[in-house]
Parts: sequence; structure tokens; C-alpha cells
Amino acid sequence: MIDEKILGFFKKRKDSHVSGEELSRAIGISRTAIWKHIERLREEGYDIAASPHLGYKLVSAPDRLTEIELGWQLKTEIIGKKIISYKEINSTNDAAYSLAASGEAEGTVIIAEYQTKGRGRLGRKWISPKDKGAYFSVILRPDIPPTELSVITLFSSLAIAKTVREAVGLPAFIKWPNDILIKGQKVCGVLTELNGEMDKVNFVVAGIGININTSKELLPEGATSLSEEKGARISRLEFVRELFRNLDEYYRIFKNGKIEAILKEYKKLSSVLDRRVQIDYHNSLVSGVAIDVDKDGALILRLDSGFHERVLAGDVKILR
Ligand code: BT5
Repeated sequence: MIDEKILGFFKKRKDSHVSGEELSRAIGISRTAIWKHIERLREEGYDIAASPHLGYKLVSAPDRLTEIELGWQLKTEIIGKKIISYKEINSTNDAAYSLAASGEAEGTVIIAEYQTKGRGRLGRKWISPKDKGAYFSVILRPDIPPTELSVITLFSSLAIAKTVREAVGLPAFIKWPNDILIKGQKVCGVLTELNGEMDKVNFVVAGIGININTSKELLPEGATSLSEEKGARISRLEFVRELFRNLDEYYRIFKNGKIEAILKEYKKLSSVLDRRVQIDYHNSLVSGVAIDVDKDGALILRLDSGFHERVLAGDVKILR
């Protein structure tokens, strides 16, 4: 809280100094205590200049995904109202799941700079190189039956693709159900998990892993990062803050029942629609032309027999 207050002062003053005296009076702790906090912030990567007559001045903040930096004037209504940040964690999805199970509010985000057990679907691994990407999970409490879980993946993917396009200027597409691709390479994956009963969802954890400043050598074959594609380092903080805003906006549109509007945008960015695909679902293969995504987030295939098949999950291979 004190670090937050000190940083708040710096940010309001932008380019001018704040004296130790003023900080001490405003925050209600001694000047020595202020100095100790400044030292701690410096250890965190904040470049804070000190001058004997003028006081302290923030020269630059680190590109760290901390609750203080991410939450600063974020102005979202639901997503990120509370942010809990870690330097290292096993999996943000696991942490969010247990918090949600003990009553944590909707919108809370768990984010980490490194995951020792980042997970994909079906027990697969999500490689999470330290300080390079963004790995976070959002707790949601939507009023939907479990069969509509895919809709959460759907609007999350759309928010990610839109952020990549607008904030970074790269041509991101969505590969149903949960991949974001740039030029056919995976830059982001979404892992949506739920806790519920037959007809009611208690909570959903939407986990997002995105490669931001990650070099290709650290990633599996067929993966890429925003910086590799852009040819420049990306501000992770700015990107993630913008992503929170877009997730917030699409979640609110979804809550207002405007799924058709989301689908319309989604379909424009789909890399599978109108393509011939093969889907691996629980080790059974089905192929056909992907012709639609319905309001539950299911993919509709036109099989060679002419029949339509509705697929709720699976791994898609684009054949042509
Ligand atoms: C996914 O699974 O794509 C969902 C990934 C979700 C990760 C986030 S990070 C925050 C939160 N906490 C977690 O523990 N997880 C979520 P799936 O469609 O099953 O894809 C997994 C496959 O993607 C792996 O088998 C690899 O082939 C590939 N992969 C692994 N790490 C990758 C990376 N960093 N970038 C691109 N591809 C990767």
C-alpha cells in the first residue's frame, strides 16, 4: 500500500521531484521509512533519482506485470478490479481455481512472471519463460449452463486477437477453439476451466498465456511471439492493460446477451472458417469443411456426406 502511494505521487507529478518531507507528511511515515521503501522499489527495477535539495523523481518504471503497475488507472468494470501478482507460481489457473472455490470475486486476476507448471488442455504443458510473456487467469461467474463454456473461450480469443491487431499492429487470427495465430504460428493459448453442476456454473477460470518478448528458441516448434513478429520489443505492461480493457468490454457485451455481435466479429478473424479441417476429439478424427461457429461456441462442420456435425472441443488441423 505504501509503495503504491509513493508511486501514485510520482505518477501524478510526472516530470518533477517530490521531496522526502512531502512524501513523509502525506503518507504518515518517517523520512527514513520513505527512503527504505524507495530502496525497495529500486530493487524492483524502478529507476528513482534522488537529489539532496529537490527530493525524489521517478525516471522510469520496469516493464513488470505487477498489481501496482497493471492496476494503475486501469478503469475496467470487472476484469482486474483486483489483481494478485506473483514472480513465480505453479499455474495461475490452479491458484485462481482455489481462490474462486473459496469465494474470490468475479474479475479477480492472478498473474505471474513465471509458471513452473503452466498447463495447456488435456494435461499438456504451457511453456512460460520468465519475464517474457504474460501468464494470467481471470475468475468469472457467468450465469450460463456448463455446455456454454466455449463462449468464454470465444470472447477471450476475440479480445486477444483484437488487442494484438490494434495495440501491436500484427495480423492475428483465431484458430478455433483456443489458439491465437500470427502467420500460422501460435502466439497465445486460452485454457478455460469450470466448476459447476449439471445445469449451473459456479465459476469459470479463463487462463491466458501469451508470448510477448519471448525469443523463438525458448518456444516449441510452430510457436512465435509478438516481438519476433514485430521485430521490436513490446511493452508488456501496455499490452496487458489494453488486453484487460478489451476482455472487460467483451465480457460485458456477453453478459448483456449480445453474443451475436461478438460472433460477427469473431468470424471475421477465424482462421478455420471455410477451410477444410480435421478435428481430433478424444482420439476420434472427423473431417469436413468448417462452415460456422454457433452461439454456444461450437464449430459446425459440413461432412463429406453432406451432414452437419457440431463439435464442442478438439484439436484442429487445417488441411487446405
Ligand atoms: C493451450 O493449450 O493453448 C492453453 C494454454 C493456456 C496457458 C495459460 S498461461 C496462464 C494459465 N495458467 C496455466 O497453467 N495455463 C493458462 P493447448 O491447446 O492444449 O496447447 C498446448 C500446446 O501448445 C503444447 O502441447 C505445445 O505444443 C504448445 N505450447 C506450449 N507452450 C507454448 C507457448 N508458450 N507458446 C506457443 N505454444 C506453446
